Amino acid sequence: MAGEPQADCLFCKIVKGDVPATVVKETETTVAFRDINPQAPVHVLVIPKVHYPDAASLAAAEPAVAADVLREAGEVALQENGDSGFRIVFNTGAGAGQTVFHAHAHVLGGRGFNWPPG
Ligand code: IU
Repeated sequence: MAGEPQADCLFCKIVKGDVPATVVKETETTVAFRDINPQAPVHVLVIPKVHYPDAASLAAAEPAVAADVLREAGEVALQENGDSGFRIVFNTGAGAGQTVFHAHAHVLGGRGFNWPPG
């Protein structure tokens, strides 16, 4: 069923507690944890507890949970980096660099960022 945990999904295992992660914030619908390969001084992933392969499919099926992910991205950025600005990235599809197919927001901060992105 849509949104159900997937046995072979790493982020579903983090939600369940079967794979360890450095969790910085958790709500009823989301978990935020440090990326194991940080690309900035602050690099946290915010994921929904429900399983959807990417942010767009999450938003289409469960818009309230997608809004929770966005809200938590802002709250985690404030918690980890104060009000000095941050970037939220949703890599969507392998062609855009997505490697883990459970929706997640990258929250990046603590340094400057270029535009256009690489
Ligand atoms: P992507 O947008 O799907 O490429 O992002 C996946 C991220 O998940 C990437 O930044 C990895 O470093 C990160 N990650 C992690 O934090 N813990 C893990 O066990 C694995 C990947 I595998």
